[in-house]
Amino acid sequence: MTTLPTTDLLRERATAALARCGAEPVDDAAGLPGRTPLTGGVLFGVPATDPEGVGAAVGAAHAAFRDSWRDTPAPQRGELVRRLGELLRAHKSDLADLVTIEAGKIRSEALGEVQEMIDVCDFAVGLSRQLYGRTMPSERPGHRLMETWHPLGVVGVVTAFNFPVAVWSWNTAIALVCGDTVVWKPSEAAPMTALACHALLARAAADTGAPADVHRLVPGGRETGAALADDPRVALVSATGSVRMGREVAPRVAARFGRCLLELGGNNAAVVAPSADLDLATRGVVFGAAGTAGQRCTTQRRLIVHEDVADAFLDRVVAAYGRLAERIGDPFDDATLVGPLIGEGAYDAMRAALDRAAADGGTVLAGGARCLEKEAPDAYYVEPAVVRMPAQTDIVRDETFAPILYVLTYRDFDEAVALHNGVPQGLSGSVFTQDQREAERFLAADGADCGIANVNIGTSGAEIGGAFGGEKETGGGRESGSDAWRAYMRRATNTVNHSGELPLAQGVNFL
Ligand code: UN1
Repeated sequence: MTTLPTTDLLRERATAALARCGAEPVDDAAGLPGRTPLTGGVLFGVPATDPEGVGAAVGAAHAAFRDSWRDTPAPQRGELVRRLGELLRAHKSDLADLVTIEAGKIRSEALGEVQEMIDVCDFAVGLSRQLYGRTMPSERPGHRLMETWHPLGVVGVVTAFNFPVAVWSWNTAIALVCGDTVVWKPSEAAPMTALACHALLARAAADTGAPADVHRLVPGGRETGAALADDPRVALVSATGSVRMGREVAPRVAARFGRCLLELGGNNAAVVAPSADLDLATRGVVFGAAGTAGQRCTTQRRLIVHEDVADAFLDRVVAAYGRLAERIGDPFDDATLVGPLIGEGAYDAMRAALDRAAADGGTVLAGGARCLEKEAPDAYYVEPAVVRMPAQTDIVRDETFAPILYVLTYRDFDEAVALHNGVPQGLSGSVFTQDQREAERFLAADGADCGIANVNIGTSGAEIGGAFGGEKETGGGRESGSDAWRAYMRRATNTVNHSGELPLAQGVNFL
């Protein structure tokens, strides 16, 4: 166990990092409380944007889109993102400090999150020369049939506290090369990292001659998000957060025929088969379930282990959780593996879930206790928990955003797949096996029903090169790599006639 830094020290450290990133110092007592989960203390008040402010920001971003950005050649738009990537490299440590202070991530995960931003900038720069459309054979002589991808408009980006900067960068780097402008509503719990990112992007814009209004920041709460969802000038709302948030945002955007890209809850499972390399699986499961204190969308929340290896595997997992329990505390300390939960609400949800699991017949195999309560009564450090369940009850089917791993056992692989898919969410899933048929079955059409399906690695920690997102209540959106860029552009189908005739399609005769 480590001693925790004081709120004053963290405020100093955050102020210095913000200043190095070029963010104006702010302290608006009436604004959003910029809190640190390390101590629970408030560092600054960050001014919130009211609905009129959102309208003004969208108006400015829309004018920048219409008057200049959409007509700027895509490779030139890539220059802005290239410069942003350079600034992110230069300020990697500053941003990681802010991510640790604001989201509670351990140092290596905070640095990893900033690396994810750098990676997606590199990807987007390459993409700026590859926004390919297809040419299709026309059925008519002397005609050409093709598609063109055009910029879409203003993209409203809504992000969550747990990846306060990476998810913004997935959306923003891609949107900018696609010729869109961005209005960002960060999580209420993470306004400081947003100030730093906005300042770095503003500098990149100034350095590359891009309009300042390619990016606007609108910190705020629900009303701010609602104003963004309702504004008809926002062509795409890309929102990451809870299923509850998605249920509010999606119908509002749909009512005005806007586009939505949703990345909502996950309830991710790993199947551990009898042939699995149990040491490797233990590492995969423990990082998946307890990493980031269980606060990733991709966190592993369920373990589905074959009954023949259940005892041997659980012995390993429980022993690893015992070692983790010694390494909970100050996320700035290199020895720490588990930082704090984001706040009291998360802790209450964890307690309530553990109580319900016990009422359903669950047995706690490891963890679950609160730690460091005396040192930091307003902060919520917990031992990640493992709970063996007699069945996949309602609480197991729910996403509780805290480090609880529910354990279920299976007898045959069909049963494992059915349990795996038997939840409302569909983000990510894994199988640990050395049996090729099981691995292939897991990835097949009748296998895992998630947007991300892995073999012999855990459920979390996806690379940016693939498309990120999931099915069912996860919302269906795809962000980041592969061809996710298409969601940020509009497709036009073009038919060009270079003959002197006017043949109609499908052989229709007229006049
Ligand atoms: C999230 O939790 O919202 O795959 C994003 C991962 C990270 C991103 C998680 N690259 O775990």
